Amino acid sequence: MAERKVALLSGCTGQDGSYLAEFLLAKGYQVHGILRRSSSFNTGRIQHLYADTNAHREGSMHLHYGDLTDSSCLVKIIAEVKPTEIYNLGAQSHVKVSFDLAEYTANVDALGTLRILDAVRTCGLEKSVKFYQASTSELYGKVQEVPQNEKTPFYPRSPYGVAKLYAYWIVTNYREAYNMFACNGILFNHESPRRGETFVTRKITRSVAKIALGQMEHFELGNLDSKRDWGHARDYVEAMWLMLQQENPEDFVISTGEMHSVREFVEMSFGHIKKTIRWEGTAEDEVGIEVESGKIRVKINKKYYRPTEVDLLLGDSSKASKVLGWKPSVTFPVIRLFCINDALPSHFNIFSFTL
Ligand code: NDP
Ligand code: GDR
Repeated sequence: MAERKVALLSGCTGQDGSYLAEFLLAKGYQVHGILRRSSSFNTGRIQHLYADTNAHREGSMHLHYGDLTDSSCLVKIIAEVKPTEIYNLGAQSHVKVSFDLAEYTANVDALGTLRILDAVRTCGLEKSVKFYQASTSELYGKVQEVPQNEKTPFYPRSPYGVAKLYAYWIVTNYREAYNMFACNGILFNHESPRRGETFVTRKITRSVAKIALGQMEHFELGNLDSKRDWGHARDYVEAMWLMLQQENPEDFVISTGEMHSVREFVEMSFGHIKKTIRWEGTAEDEVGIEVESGKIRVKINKKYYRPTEVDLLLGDSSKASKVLGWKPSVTFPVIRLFCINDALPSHFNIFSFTL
């Protein structure tokens, strides 16, 4: 009999969920996604994966209404689907927003993880299901050591990071207590044309594109000097799957090993439309001026600063490389182009790609 390959994804409508669903469908999985009820359309990233929008069912892709704050729906979905793999990607994933929605973020990101794990046990599937948890480099927070690997101590700096720390440890605890196959993927920032538009990469590239098209004079940012290790989401979902194909459940750092500042990202994005930015002023009132026209293009607005910031993140994914055979295929210069190409008309594009 053919091996059952049934994956259940929370967060299937998000950036990573959409790439992972595509990846798993291509591998012959039946893919079930948990869909949040929303007053507006929230399936734009996965619409191409099912044709019957009324039934949310087409071929191997199925959607189920559910929410990580609702234990009973999780039990019902897991009992019905009987997944062989669960990928818990659902989250309130915006770090800055988590300062405003701290309790909600904890409910979804921390307790939501516990709810899924308990639902697996309630359904008696803890010995058969493989579980992936979307852990994050935000766990490292305040710099303890650089680069960061699986042994680096955690010091989260936001309600989001703290909620994800709970999730990390409850996954570890259920692995040890109940012998569950449960893994934490500690993923560093990863971007794509499908990235939410309020994250810094898409915000910058969309704004630069609008400036190039004469639709915007300037845009506002927060901390220009924070540094991130940016990869591409399509590469990173493959690492999630690889973690669940191993003999033993383990935690892995997934990163590119290359770090750049937000400031560099801005400069390079303007470079793409053949403009140079020079910076003037102090941190409080700094502006980015387009050299060619003398126009202010970037202003600093304190409202985009976080009360506590993660200054720098640089990952060491040598364990993933050794054990999983995983390596990123896309690094910083191309990531910037992937994002900006999406926002600009074709005559600016260096290469074409599909969502
Ligand atoms: P997105 O914000 O793009 O997607 C989040 C997903 O979670 C969406 O499908 C969203 O639904 C869903 N969701 C939010 N709240 C709930 C809820 N209460 N119940 C069920 N589902 C919910 O995030 P990404 O795809 O970028 O990230 C995926 C996961 O990986 C997240 O857990 C994130 O914290 C984590 N992560 C992301 C990294 C990155 O750089 N992208 C790095 C490290 C970790 P809806 O579409 O309806 O809003
Ligand atoms: P991050 O991503 O907080 O790292 O979390 P984000 O793109 O929001 O911020 C990156 C850095 O840019 C600085 N920044 C700004 N950020 C935003 N969003 N908007 C601005 O205007 C702005 N100006 C400067 C931030 O201060 C920060 O230092 C992402 C999310 O996907 C998390 O879910 C995930 O866990 C981590 O990446 C790894």
